[in-house]
Amino acid sequence: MTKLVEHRDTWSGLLHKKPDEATVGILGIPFDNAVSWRSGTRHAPARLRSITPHLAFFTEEGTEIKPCIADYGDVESDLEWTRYFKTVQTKAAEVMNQHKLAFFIGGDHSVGIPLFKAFSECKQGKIGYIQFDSHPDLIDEFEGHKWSHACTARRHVEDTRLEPANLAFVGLRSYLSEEINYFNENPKVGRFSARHVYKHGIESVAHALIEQMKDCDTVYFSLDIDGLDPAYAPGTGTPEAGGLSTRECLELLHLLFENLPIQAMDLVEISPPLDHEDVTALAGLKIIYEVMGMMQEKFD
Ligand SMILES: [Mn+2]
Repeated sequence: MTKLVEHRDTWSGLLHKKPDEATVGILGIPFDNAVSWRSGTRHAPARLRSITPHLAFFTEEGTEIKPCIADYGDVESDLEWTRYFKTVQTKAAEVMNQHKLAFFIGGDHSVGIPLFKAFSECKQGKIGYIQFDSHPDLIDEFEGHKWSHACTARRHVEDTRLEPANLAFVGLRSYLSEEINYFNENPKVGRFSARHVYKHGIESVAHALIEQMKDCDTVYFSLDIDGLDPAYAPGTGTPEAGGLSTRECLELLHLLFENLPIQAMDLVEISPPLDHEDVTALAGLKIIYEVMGMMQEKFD
């Protein structure tokens, strides 16, 4: 098993004394070879961990978060891309098999390809996948590669057990024509644009997602930070104006965690070199800490 992060200050004292019994297993994937524009996401796991000693371990409603984390560190870089993704898949499966929630910190969105492959192989029953993102990442091949961060969701539906009817997106506002064609050919895919969220509200979207995923035995939630508006998350490689607020994202997660069997989640595309005063890293950490609170509420 991967060596655990044990520094007493990391995660503000939330590391579980018996890692095998921790509710949440964390794994960093510091990889950004697959971006189409600006990189830097490989620095996110280390940057996020380095801020945690300064954060209080309470949810925003005032509930103390008890020690609940086993941190497996990072999957170290490997210049051989195929081998690296295979290693990520193997380590991700170990974390998923051990904990109620496996939480992965990227890295660019391409790391979702081996992560979701592991999910599809080690979980039983019908699987669901919800992606919070300004982009659908449904391109078959981008800039000569099927593992671009623009191809992640397409790989999921083509290379795993995921059915289009159990695939959904929230926050969309940027597309290529191939992706629109995919949506037209697969009308059962859940598709909630940022504008739809603005007009109908995040609760209505959450309820539609819960209805869409009601037959799923397990759900994977992928959070691309560029689903948020650049005002809330400027530190990312391909920002898109007109996005959701951190508040809306948190409300969506509350409703989904309460009502769906989410057993794995990733947080990708945070780029510390492109960030300003850690605004984006802090948005990501707020989300992580609130998710820990949601897991505690659900299982304690
Ligand atoms: Mn994106």
